[in-house]
Amino acid sequence: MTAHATQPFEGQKPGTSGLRKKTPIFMQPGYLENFVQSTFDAIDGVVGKTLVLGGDGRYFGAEAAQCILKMAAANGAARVIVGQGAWLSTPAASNLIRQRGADGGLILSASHNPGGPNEDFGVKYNMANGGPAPEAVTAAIFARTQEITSYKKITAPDVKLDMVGESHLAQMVVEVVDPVAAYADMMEEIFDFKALRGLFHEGFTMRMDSMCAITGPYAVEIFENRLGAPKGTVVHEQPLPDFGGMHPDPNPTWAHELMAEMMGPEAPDFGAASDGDGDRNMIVGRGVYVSPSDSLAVIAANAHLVPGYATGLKGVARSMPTSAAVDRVAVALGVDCYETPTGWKFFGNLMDAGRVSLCGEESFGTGSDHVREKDGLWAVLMWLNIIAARGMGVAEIMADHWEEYGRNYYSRHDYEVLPTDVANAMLGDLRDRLESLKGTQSQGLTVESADEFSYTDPVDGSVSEGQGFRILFEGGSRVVLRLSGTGTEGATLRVYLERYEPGPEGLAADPQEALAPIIAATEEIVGIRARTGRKGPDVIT
Ligand code: VG1
Ligand code: CO
Repeated sequence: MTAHATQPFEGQKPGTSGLRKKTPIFMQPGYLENFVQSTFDAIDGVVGKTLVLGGDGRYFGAEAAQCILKMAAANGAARVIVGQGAWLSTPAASNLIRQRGADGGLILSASHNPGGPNEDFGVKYNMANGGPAPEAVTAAIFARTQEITSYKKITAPDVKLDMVGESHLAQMVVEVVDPVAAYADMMEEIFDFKALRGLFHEGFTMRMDSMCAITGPYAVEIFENRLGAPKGTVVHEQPLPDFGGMHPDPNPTWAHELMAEMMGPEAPDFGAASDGDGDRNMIVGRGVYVSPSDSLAVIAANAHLVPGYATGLKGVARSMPTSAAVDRVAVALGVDCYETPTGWKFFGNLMDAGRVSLCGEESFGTGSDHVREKDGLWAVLMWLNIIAARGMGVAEIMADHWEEYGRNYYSRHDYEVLPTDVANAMLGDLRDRLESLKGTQSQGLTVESADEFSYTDPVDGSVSEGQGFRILFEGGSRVVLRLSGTGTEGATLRVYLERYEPGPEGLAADPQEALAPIIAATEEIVGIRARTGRKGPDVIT
């Protein structure tokens, strides 16, 4: 018997990147099944199709993979390509979908959210282009979850996923592949591995913190095995179901071990970290932290030094809250720069249409059209290749960049797990006052305009409304506020702060000090601390 009666679960609405919930919610009988069946239904079924499947190794991932395999078999899929051990980083999954011409893929991850029996789990569907399902598809999935009455799943013993090779599950082929090989080969095609081997051979030192998450095996293979970096360059390299208790989010708060090392007396030349599913990156030089918005701008300005981009960039794109540093580079390069809502799914159309080759978000996400996801290790290799080609360190590259383009001082302040009603009331109130803010003064800053961001996709014309509040001040400073769409508890408010300093003076200030007037004006206008009772943000990037 393959058909099983079921009833809808509430709240199976995919957020910024897939469906994320507390693990025990996902482990309820029928919960995962309902969501997966709704996904299959929303894409017109999977009969005869080939899917890619894998995840970041977090708790419940292996069981979820078995469940999905049995459902894919019951729904008539022809083949599922699975990473060995049910492991695949998000960019590696995107690559496999594209390289193997698969019809789509399922990624088992809650990305940068912690994992474990009482932490977070998630499922995301990616399309045949290798990118996250666009809003029309996630809306169809959600609609289906609200009316589902049955799902299909065969009864069979678990498939062995610990060895590479093919087997059958009913009529369906299960193909277990090395999760790392194809991805590492692709990196070898994009980057100048000979120059990078030379860099490490000459004694360049690096620390890669994989945060007990999925990039460990990839980073060991690429940096230590293929590029000859010394053993031990990669730390926390073993993926663990609970990420060893770490919060696998590569920012200064959660990657504090790496930060301490990079700011200390024994700092290596270069440091980097990745998140749970391997699509994020943090770049740190000796004594210098690179903000993700600046990283995107530096990569754009220097991409031509990397073999894979030697002919130049088609265009660039950034999410709306990301700083305008890359916009200045785009002007200098004479290429288009697009501004999209938060979330990688909005870049897919631009890349597919050949309008952009490089995309980035302030949330430690950078990537290019080599796949359709952001790609943590790719970004690290971009930096290494740029360092090798220019013969300069991170601090020098940053100083040089700011001297040429000026500096967009930037920081994000997160207030986590706020009571949802308090957060909604605060932003609802701000929405009501947006019109009247224009021309008002606060902390010596004059509000030039204030609005709620809405995006019309230039390729397919689809419209996404309510994508964050923007308050622009005269002189080019701004604050953006929006609620997170990846959290699993309460509401997380993200406050994005930016101020442009053209230079040549004032390029080396502390960002929190440089942004102090904007931080104070935001408090005066929005009243975050006053309304939430919080003393300050939980995370500062
Ligand atoms: C966050 C980031 C966003 C990113 C998303 C998924 O979303 O702000 O830029 O694309 O996470 O990243 P939100 O809605 O919480 O702000 V990942 O590495 O968690 O897939
Ligand atoms: Co991620």
